[in-house]
Amino acid sequence: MNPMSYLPGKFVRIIHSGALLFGALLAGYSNLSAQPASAPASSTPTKAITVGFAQTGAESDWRMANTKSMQDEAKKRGITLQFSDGQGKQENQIAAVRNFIAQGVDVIVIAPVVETGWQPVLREAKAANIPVIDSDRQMTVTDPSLYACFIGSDFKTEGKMVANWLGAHANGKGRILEISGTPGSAPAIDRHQAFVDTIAKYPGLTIIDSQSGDFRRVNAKEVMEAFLKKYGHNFDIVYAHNDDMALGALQALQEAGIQPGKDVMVVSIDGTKEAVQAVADGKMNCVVECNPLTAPLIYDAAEKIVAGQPVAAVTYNKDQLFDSTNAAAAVSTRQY
Ligand code: GZL
Repeated sequence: MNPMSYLPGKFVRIIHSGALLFGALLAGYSNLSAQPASAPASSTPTKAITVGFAQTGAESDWRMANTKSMQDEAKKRGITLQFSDGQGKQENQIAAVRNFIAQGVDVIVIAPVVETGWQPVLREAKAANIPVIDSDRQMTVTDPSLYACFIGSDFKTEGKMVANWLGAHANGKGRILEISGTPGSAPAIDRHQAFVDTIAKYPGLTIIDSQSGDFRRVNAKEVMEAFLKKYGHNFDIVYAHNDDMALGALQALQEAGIQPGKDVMVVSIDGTKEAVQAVADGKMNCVVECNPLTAPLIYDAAEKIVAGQPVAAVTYNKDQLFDSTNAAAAVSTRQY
């Protein structure tokens, strides 16, 4: 039923970024603007395909926009979408993938909540001749043929962009409180490590504490409240791994009488409309985009795989940065 004709992805998470970059250059680097990428004229499949999508959960505005992108684009293309909300639990996502295999869908898409633990179910999909697309967050596999391709953002680049912005704008004030994402997730791992590696170039910038807010606004507000109890006002910067957590931290700061964006700097990643507005209002200082509107790229790849055409092993979004120089003009263009 499902041609095992897709070319196995060459992307293996455990390969160092150098090879990754080579893979990306080899495979073709695709830019995704802040608008939903208009799908290039892909080969119209001979029959409407069925896609099983194991989504991470509904933890943030980013995730809701990603889900909506997948649902709206499926309708537009006449794709039958079997959708499963993993509620932030890997076991739920694995159960959903097994269900898709039993249903005999044409393509499975996984937005993996964490990097590891996927190989057994990926082998089951391969044995059933159902190709898998890794969406949004990377999975770590030792066998690159276990999924067809990765489509998402380069979280290391995002961490570097935020760190370099601070290097240029922190003016020597460098005590950083980090509110990190879901433990074990590719964005949390990469946005932390790339940030740490990059701030090492800037004397004075240092992380004095780090706690996970699990990419959730409410959790991050509690983390910020705990930081305030522990450090008072003795810190200069809050670095949140996503906008929902930055906005949760903003609430705690304001309730403590601290003016975010002025008394302390607040920087984050995602580029939601609410966060870009906060930058325009001077309540946040820098937001790096991480575009969730990837459904056109995902379904292009799915349709190509079903049609037996090769697909790029790695497709990265192009992420832009918002600060006081461009946020106000950008707010009205934000699609999520
Ligand atoms: C990044 C994505 C992250 C977002 C968060 O591609 O996996 O998960 O940054 C979301 O907002 O919860």
